[in-house]
Amino acid sequence: MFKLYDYFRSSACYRVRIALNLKELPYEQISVHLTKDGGHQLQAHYKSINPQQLVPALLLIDSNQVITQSLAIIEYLEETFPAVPLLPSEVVARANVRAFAQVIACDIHPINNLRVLKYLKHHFHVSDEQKMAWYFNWLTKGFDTLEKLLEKQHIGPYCFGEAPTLADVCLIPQVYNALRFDYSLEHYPYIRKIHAHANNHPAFIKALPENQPDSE
Ligand SMILES: N[C@@H](CCC(=O)N[C@@H](CS)C(=O)NCC(=O)O)C(=O)O
Repeated sequence: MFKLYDYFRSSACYRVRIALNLKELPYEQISVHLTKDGGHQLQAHYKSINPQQLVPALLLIDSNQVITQSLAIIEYLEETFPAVPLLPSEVVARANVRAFAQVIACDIHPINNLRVLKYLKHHFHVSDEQKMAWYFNWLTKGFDTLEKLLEKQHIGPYCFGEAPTLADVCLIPQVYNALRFDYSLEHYPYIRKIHAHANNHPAFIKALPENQPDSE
């Protein structure tokens, strides 16, 4: 039904994997290695699939159509396969879940992405230490916001209730990335608790980077 252009360590792909797993939709994974040979996402073949040269991309096999951008992919899945909903039914609650997800997907992730970090290094010659200071700065601003939003709106055990939503789908990969770089979550008790809870769910476990066929 679906082919997912994927990379085990990509948090945008990780979001889509969680959504597909939660909705119990089968998919074939095609690995696009982001660092080998200078990055397979930059090669002509992949550019013809996603002109933005980023993963993920979802190929709808039946219609041979491609959808890019993780949030657009997830919204497509939500609209097409609503049986396991990732958005609440009430409109303000829906907006709040989307707002939470967009803090991550629009305001943390894009400025800490591989191509941005590579640009800082190659064009501005920042040291590895400066690069990590940049990374942690935007992570802290984002996580401070998320923790405050959770303080005000959280109904556990997931971000916004009994079942995972788009908020958890975006939060868990971002936390995974933070921990990978030894970022401390000590100031974020809500985030820590939700992360621990979500990581017991089979759909989240199946989507973990280390459980992907291209994991190194
Ligand atoms: N906004 C995009 C971001 C996609 C994105 O940045 N993907 C990263 C991996 S997480 C990527 O392909 N990076 C390759 C690069 O920076 O060259 C989405 O949500 O799909």
